[in-house]
Amino acid sequence: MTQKERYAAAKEMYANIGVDTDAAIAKLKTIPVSLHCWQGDDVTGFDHDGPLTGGIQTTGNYPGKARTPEELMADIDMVIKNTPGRKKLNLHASYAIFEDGEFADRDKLEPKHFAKWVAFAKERNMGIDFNPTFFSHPKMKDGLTLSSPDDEIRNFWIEHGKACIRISQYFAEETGIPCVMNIWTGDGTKDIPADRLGPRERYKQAIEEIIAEPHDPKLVKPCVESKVFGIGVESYTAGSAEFALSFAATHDGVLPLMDNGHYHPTEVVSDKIPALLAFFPEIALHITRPVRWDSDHVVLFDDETREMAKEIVRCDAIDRVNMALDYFDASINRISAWTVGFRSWQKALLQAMCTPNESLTKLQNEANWTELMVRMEELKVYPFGAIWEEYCVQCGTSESGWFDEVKKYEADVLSKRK
Ligand code: RNT
Ligand code: ZN
Repeated sequence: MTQKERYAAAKEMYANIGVDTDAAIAKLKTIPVSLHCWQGDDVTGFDHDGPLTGGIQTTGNYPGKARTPEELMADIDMVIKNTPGRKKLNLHASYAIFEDGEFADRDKLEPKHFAKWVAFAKERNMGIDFNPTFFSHPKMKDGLTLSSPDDEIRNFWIEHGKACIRISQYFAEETGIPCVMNIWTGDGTKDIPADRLGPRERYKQAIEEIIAEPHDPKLVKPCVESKVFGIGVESYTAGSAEFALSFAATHDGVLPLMDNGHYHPTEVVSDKIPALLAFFPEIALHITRPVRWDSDHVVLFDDETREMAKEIVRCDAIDRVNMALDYFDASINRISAWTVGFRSWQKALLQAMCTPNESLTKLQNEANWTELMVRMEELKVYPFGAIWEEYCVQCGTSESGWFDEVKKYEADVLSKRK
């Protein structure tokens, strides 16, 4: 059977249960997913030489990591080439590009330090999302930034946040696409704190000062990302789930951002998505794969990934959920890691779009739990592979050929980086 024949046969099977696979493929091509720049260099960035600090960590030492903006851009191009679907570029402030020995500290960053990224994104028709970088910096004092009791420290980081609002506005104006700006800090304590409220009150006020920086709310969408704990910050996290969610709920234009590595292991973000959609016009996601903890393994086409995509699609919320990938594996070929993760989320979305959600919901509403279980189990072995293959081909890539290109790139380019 040729690829086209395989697709035709699968399309007919799906049509018989009321699913239009052509429409699903056409729709998915228009949905942007944010591609995180930080998988390419283990969250290092270009504004410091020191290690990654602040409650997050990469593990692994696979050769070939990008060392310069040019190398990182070339690597991102390999990922773009080998993945189907529309993309936004997700940058961290630490990826500022300084020229001719110039340097600006985080509180003094300006749009011009990101002009090369804007040119890169525009040439590729991508919008840009942004993240202030509240980690890997000497001004983190005792593990704290926006919640620090030291006014000078706290103000430095507030100025950083404001600079990032201005840069986000610049990204949106330049690309014509709104910029999602995510605030995450690892602020917290290793051991049992004496005061859990003070840091949260300071954190709250600091974010309020940041979002008071003038911006067009249609162009810049600030988010607050929660977390349960971090490495070296095991006992207390200022930006907990309740903190972040309450902040977003009480501040106009601020979105809650859920990272699916940031909850207790039996909690699932798939269930939280519809809960938040009942209240927020828009939400944001960091899609990752936590293995026992917030390990940031490469996203796979696994049960919870599929469940999250299903919720977004069947809540008819594809335009209300800002989707971004967030993981960093330094133990395998980084471009392959990036590519597999992006493809996995695309697969999850496409499969969700090839699900007869209306008829399944009808069974639920009729309390026909017997047939609902039968139909859901049947769907698991439908010939989705042929639909995915067709989508890849239409997007100018293939299901398996990409890995040979990555291997060649590793031999020709990555292996020469010392
Ligand atoms: C850390 C958060 C945060 C970072 C990125 C690099 O636990 O998930 O989103 O991963 O900002
Ligand atoms: Zn995250």
